Amino acid sequence: MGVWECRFRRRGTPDPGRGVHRDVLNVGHDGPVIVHLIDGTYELFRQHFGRPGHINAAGHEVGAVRAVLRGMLSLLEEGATHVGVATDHVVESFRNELYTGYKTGEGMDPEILAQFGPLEDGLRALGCVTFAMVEYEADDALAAAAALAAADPRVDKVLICTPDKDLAQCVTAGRVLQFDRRQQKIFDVEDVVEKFGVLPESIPDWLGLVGDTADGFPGLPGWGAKSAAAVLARYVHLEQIPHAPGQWDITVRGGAKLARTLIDQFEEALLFRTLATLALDVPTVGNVDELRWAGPTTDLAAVAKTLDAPDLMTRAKALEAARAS
Ligand SMILES: [Mn+2]
Repeated sequence: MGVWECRFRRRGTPDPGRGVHRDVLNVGHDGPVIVHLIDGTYELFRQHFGRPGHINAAGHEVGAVRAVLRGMLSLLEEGATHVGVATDHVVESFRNELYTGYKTGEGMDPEILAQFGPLEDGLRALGCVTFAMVEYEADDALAAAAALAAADPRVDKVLICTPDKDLAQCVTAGRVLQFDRRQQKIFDVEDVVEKFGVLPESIPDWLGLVGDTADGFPGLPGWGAKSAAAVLARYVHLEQIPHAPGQWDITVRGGAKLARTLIDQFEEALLFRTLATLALDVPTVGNVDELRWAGPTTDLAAVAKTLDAPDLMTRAKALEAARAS
């Protein structure tokens, strides 16, 4: 079982109640804008490994795509108005040129890789703005779109819908929040601090030291979640950590050795931090108005047929009618 598979198989349980989300959406449709940004790659993996598949008439596996589209309709039915979905059209990105160990599509289930194209077509047919990433990653598009939306005074909150720890770096107090739909947990700044021990701005530095096996970089030897959190809670960024052992004004177990490792491998730490830093210059949309859901396109009928899912049509049409009235 590969890293990816193992990461998602643990999370097969169904969504619990939606209370937390309802509370956020209670501001009403004419009130300030709430933007939902969905990690389509995560959703596809979650559905692929968390539920039975479905082979369509043409002999293609379509179960995960169908489930993700149904999940998007649920989100819209819950009251989401402005929605964008980011996907990894290809797994490889600019980060593979920076570091040879960075994750590739190698070893990933071909059945899931084959569903990205149909997923993107389905999302667009559903009327959801979709960022299919080639040069960048879905994470970058989520971060870039979140920054764009947060800069708009009409926007009250941006919910980045993914449990991925990379996105914790985007959280800003009361405004850009990370939302784990499956756990029904919303992460504000204090929740990021509680979970990681550092502020959102230190998350790339923290990942640089600790590493991220799922993304394919190791971090520095000896540095773990706790030691990195203790040091970065005090010094915030790698450059601000005193280089000589004995200069730290905090006590960390094995501190002298960790300081030595940091001096010896500082360039690597900076490279890993770069890999963990989300790019904000990804083209997404011109403004948040483009994210407003305005009903499905005429392609949805064909998509629903391919997916053996006539419910996609009836639900999308009913929702479109409800929004128009
Ligand atoms: Mn990620």
